[in-house]
Amino acid sequence: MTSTAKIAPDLIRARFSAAMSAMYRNEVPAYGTLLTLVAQVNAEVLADDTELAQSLSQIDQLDRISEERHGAIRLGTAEELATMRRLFSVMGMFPVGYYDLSEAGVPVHSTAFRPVGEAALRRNPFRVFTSLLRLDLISDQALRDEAAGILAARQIYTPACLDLIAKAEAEGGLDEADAAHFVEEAIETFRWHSDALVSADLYHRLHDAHRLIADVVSFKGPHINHLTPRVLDIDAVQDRMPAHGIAPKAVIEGPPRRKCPILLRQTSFKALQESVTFPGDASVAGSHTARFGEIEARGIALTPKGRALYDQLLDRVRARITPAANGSNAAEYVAVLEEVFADFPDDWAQIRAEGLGYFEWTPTSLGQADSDDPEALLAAGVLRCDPIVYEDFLPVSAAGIFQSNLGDGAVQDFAASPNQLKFEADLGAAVLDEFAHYAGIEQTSLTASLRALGRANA
Ligand code: OOG
Ligand code: NI
Repeated sequence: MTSTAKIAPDLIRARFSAAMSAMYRNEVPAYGTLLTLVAQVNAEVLADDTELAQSLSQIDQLDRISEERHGAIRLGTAEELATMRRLFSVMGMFPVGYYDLSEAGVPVHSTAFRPVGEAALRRNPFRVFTSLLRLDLISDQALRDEAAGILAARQIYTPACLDLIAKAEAEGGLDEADAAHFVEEAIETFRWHSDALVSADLYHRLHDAHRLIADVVSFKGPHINHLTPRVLDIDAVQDRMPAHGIAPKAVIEGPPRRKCPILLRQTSFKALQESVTFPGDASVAGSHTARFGEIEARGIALTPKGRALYDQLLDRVRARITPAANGSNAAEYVAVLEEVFADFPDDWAQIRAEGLGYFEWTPTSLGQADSDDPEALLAAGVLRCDPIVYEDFLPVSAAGIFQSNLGDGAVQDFAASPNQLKFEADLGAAVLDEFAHYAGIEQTSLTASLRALGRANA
């Protein structure tokens, strides 16, 4: 019997993420080296920390610990972005958050397409940080028009991919055969093409305007520019990269190492120089630097108050020291980071008491509730409270990742010009507000816990 039952979007995403990983390891061998190192370090940490191993195995995450958590692409036009939203929606990935990178010297604004909700994240957490080039920030009008013309003429999706997106929309999903076909066609969009779309001359003019513009405009499609597995000891991997023949970026982005991890720490190996052929009367050989590998370690999602404190502390750090791209002041940077972040409480109870982070409430199996007050129930051990993991991104960190992979000379000043409304108009949808989302998880968990304890007016 042939089945036409629809395949769960979470499953399509898991297959897509695995297919992307296989393709990328094949295209960028250094990424395979990074994955091996990550698996090694994760195994060491778990061997030392049996409690962690146990809690991961309880939530069924142990064998998938080193799987990719995210990747990133850069798009050229509003149409490409709107179609990307439809493509990711087939896999249960929705736009969350708006990131303005112009302030940090990168002419893009971005969102993250990701699964929403704990069950979906648990089945497969893969996200794609998706940036849209802002040609409006390029001052050279003639170059801008030339770039826009090239972008308007390219088609980054295969015809079959577009048909399958439309079919999924019309029929409310894809069956087994269509889902398999969809994954095959969808990854074509993210494949690397070493034959450039533009002449060597235009490539260099785009590159001179900003390296990122050359990366987006010069190629047939938005090649995946990195993938990122989760690592249980990010400092260990950063330290060991050179011994494995890969060059780490100068410093780990984000907060310092802490007892109670907050937000997101990430680092990468520097993008590789790859050969490219430029078309022309006689084709020209050249090179392009864009693709790298990254690792991430996540901590608690912060409330607006916690995030404001984080941003303020990071500003204080950066006012004192800017990490040099060549790593010459990396140790000093880490020292300043740790010193300044001493002002961010490093204790879960205090983080909660000061309203700095989001927590999920669950009832324990202990006894009866004789109060409606969550604090009293927590103190009595009837309720417990666990940090909610931050599943999104950080613009200053993202800019640091961009910069170190665009080459050290890529820092440029743009007037900060966030334009979420324009981004959402191009996307064809509003992005989900990450703070509202985490606050909702916290509130829902508290209400459900009080109900489970029989507190009627919860
Ligand atoms: C995206 C950089 C941002 C992250 O992890 O913050 C990012 C890019 O280089 O296209 O992936
Ligand atoms: Ni990344």
